[in-house]
Amino acid sequence: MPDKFTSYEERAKRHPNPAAKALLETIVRKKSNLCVSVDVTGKADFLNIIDIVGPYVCLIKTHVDIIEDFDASIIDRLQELSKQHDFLIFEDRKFADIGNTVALQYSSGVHKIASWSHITNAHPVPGPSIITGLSSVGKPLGRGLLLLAEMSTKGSLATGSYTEEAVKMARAHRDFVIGFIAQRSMNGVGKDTADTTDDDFLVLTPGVGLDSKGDAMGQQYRTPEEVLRDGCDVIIVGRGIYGKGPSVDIQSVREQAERYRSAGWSAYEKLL
Ligand code: S5P
Repeated sequence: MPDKFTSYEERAKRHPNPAAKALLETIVRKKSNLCVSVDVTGKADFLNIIDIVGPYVCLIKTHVDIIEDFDASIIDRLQELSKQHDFLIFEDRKFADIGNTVALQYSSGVHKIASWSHITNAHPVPGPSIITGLSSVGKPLGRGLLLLAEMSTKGSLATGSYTEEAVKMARAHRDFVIGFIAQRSMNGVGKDTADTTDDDFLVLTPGVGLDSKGDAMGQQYRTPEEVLRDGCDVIIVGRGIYGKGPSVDIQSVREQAERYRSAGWSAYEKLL
């Protein structure tokens, strides 16, 4: 485990994976460790929210399979917005099948995730073969993978030795696995004492909210300051920014995006 807190800038300089490097560089350039999770079901709302929050984020997280009127033009526009506002894209697909199936789900079908999403994620439950499958598609494209080592929900089973095994799997595939969805730093977790290499895993953390402690379906929220203090690198915020719908209040979305960006960044600066 690195013995001292290392800045995003230092980490960007030495990270070997192109997606991780680009994310760290974007964080530094925009002074933003905020990822907005855009979980809305209409194309117009989806693209509108991204256009509004774009200037404040390093990363946009999507669930493209919930969009009712999905078509390929959404991806074209998302890619334009990603260039215009300078953010990366993370499709939160949570792959969880055998290697051959996840390779097909990642490359093909309606969504063709690998062709546009810089980062995606997977449950470690099938074992290392899920990484082999996804890597066969994503690595040649310079993509990065996150493993779900922990979850934000009440009663999550991703704890203890499950979490440790996830980190060991990542350590054995450092070229493609760039880090975790987790609630704390995973550097050093489950590490063999003979292993002297430094871990530098990115930790992206959902379950972040400033005004609420949870929802009625098991979600649990902590503040940006709490999660940064526990070693997380990127805060993932959804409903805290765009509310629970049905309509999107543009002014409020902009204000909340800047509020969370600033909370995430000052929490980071306190650690420097
Ligand atoms: O443990 C997790 C992992 C993920 S990726 N807990 C989560 O909430 N997520 C995702 O983060 C979830 O699918 C949703 O898209 C987002 C949180 O949304 P919010 O509205 O609760 O902030």
